[in-house]
Amino acid sequence: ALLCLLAGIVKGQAPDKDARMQWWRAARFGMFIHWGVYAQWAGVYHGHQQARGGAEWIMNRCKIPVAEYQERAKTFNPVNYDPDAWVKMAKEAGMKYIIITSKHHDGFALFKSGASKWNVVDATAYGKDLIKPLADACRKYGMKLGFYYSQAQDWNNPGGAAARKEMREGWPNPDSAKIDAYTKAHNGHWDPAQETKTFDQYIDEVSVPQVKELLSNYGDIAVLWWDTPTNMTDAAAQKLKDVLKLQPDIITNDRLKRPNFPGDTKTPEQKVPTQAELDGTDWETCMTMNSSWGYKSWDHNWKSAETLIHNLVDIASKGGNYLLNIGPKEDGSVPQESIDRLREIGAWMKVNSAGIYATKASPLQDLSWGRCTMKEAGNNTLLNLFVFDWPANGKLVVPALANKVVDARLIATAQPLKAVNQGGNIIIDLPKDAPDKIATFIQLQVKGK
Ligand code: FUL
Repeated sequence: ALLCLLAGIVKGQAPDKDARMQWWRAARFGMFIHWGVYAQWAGVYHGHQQARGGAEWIMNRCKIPVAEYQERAKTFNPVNYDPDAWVKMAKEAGMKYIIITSKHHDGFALFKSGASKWNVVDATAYGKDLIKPLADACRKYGMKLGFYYSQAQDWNNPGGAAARKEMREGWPNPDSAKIDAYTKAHNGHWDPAQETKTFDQYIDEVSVPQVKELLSNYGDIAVLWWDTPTNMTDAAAQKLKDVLKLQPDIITNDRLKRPNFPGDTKTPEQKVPTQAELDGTDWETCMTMNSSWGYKSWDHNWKSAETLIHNLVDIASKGGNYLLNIGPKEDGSVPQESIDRLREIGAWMKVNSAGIYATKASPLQDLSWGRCTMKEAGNNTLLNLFVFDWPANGKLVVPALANKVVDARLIATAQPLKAVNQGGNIIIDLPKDAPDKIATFIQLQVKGK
């Protein structure tokens, strides 16, 4: 069964792709950062809480006029922006790469851009490129850096696509009816200022040159994380794809234009795929820690560190990566709830990461007590058992595994455990109490593959 699985993973992939994907497949854990001037609104428009969607969607959800949105951006001044601290935080959590929203759907570029004045240098009080110091910090700490870039959906740069035609949420004002009628009739745009150019002009004048800037001005870029192919033609997608040649080793996701440009990785959002949904393509689950990507002041729906660690282990046990999000505030500081969770994950990873990094999906799925990842070790196989639910009878049953046991031990203490082959299963004797309340790592070495 192990051999079949390995064959499945490498099937149909050119060797150059394997070389390109190598670091990514070993990394398993990355940080997503959703930051932009939407952090200023923090999910509130004129006292009205944006009901649906992430806080980064507020301009669309509340149909904020272009002029009003840009006016507020002038005061954007993230005096507490500390990219060094961000990168250290990611590193200490055990993350191996960072993907930041270089430009989200509101079209605001976090970098100096000659293609549009709607960028941090030209449109805000702050007036400095935010990407450059982050790229420097990543280089300093050996962190890979990738860019999220909303290539089509853009609500500020004229000609950019708009995805949702829903009417305004809440907050009635004298212009509501007018705005709603306009949105309905204009393919999701709600302000004539969004339509002074065509989509083709937008692609040629904004998207293509900005991606060139991103891939030319910040050193090695590991990932281009496209988002929402709304309105993309094959021709437009091809122009963007051509720019990627500037970084020959770059990895891209599947959100440029499906199915013609599949990209390297699938991007399940806010969920861990089931075994049945996986087809051998590399994949990465992206997920928020509360319910919003961008900072939302009133979203307190935080997942526990335990849930996040279980997700990471679950994802690794199925052969995927976990891209876990933070949404920094307007001033550049990171919500304390995110910092706390990253610290807890980091403490767990310090002890247990050998069972996560550079491991593969294991054929042992549907384990009643937890999850298992796998690694080759010469002629033997390491099975990394993560026990979420500690068996009350002190016996851990690894089902349907007849390979001869070489070794079993608790990784946290290096304590050897008694393990025997019995009736086609392996039975491991456990100490009475779980050494780790969240997930205890037991490494089982067996003969063969
Ligand atoms: C989605 C976007 O619309 C969300 O705002 C977020 O960026 C998520 C990761 O991708 O498509």
